[in-house]
Amino acid sequence: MTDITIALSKGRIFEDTAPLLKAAGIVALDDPESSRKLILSTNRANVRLIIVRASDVPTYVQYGAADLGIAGKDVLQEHGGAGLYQPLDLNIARCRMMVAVPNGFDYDSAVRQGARLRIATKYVQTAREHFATKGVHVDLIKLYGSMELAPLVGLADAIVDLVSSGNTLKANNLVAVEEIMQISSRLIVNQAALKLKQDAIQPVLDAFSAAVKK
Ligand code: PRT
Ligand code: MG
Repeated sequence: MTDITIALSKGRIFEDTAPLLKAAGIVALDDPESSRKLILSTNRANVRLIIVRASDVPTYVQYGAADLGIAGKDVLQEHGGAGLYQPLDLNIARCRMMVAVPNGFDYDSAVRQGARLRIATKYVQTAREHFATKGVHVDLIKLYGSMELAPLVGLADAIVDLVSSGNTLKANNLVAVEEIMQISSRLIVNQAALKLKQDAIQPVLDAFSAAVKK
């Protein structure tokens, strides 16, 4: 039987993907939250899961180290999607990519007056495109996490980050002022693997597709 490798991150993506995997008849034999293993066997001898950083999933699939992967649209947008087939929106790990500023900062008038804004974000490519389309001048400051802190300590005027409940913004006295895009996670497939291992991959795609909540 053809072997297939599926790349995904632990945390919310793994939690939301487990039911879809189950619908495809795939169950991990270890829990990635408690196990330190990075390669997880499953109940299916020919299917294994690899646990990688969320932002590394497209890279593993692009180079064929994984045949399939699950990644947020935020991550895919930054990666660019080269070498990846993206057949299915899984409708999981939903959130919105937003511009947020300190409560009281008048973003709209700063934009209207043509101010040059310092934006802290992990999503430099997506943010650059967004502000270029709007014709807003920005200096982008790349961060790897805790973006919410940047405006509080004078590193930036605004942030571009993901928002789901809004609790993190509220707790840090920030407000969302603009939506950049709606985010959910997608199934991604290595283009060569799809051709060479279609017998093993197609049934997984079909089962995921049938299990996705519309
Ligand atoms: O944690 P690590 O640095 O390894 O990577 P990561 O943070 O990218 O991974 P992870 O597992 O946290 O997120 C994986 C994917 O989940 C992301 O790529 C998104 O597609 C999706 N997702 C959905 C989210 C959120 N919702 C989300 N709320 N990713 C992150 N958040 C963070 C957000 O950045 C902010 O800090 O949660 C905070 C806001 O949450 P609320 O509920 O307070 O608004
Ligand atoms: Mg995280």
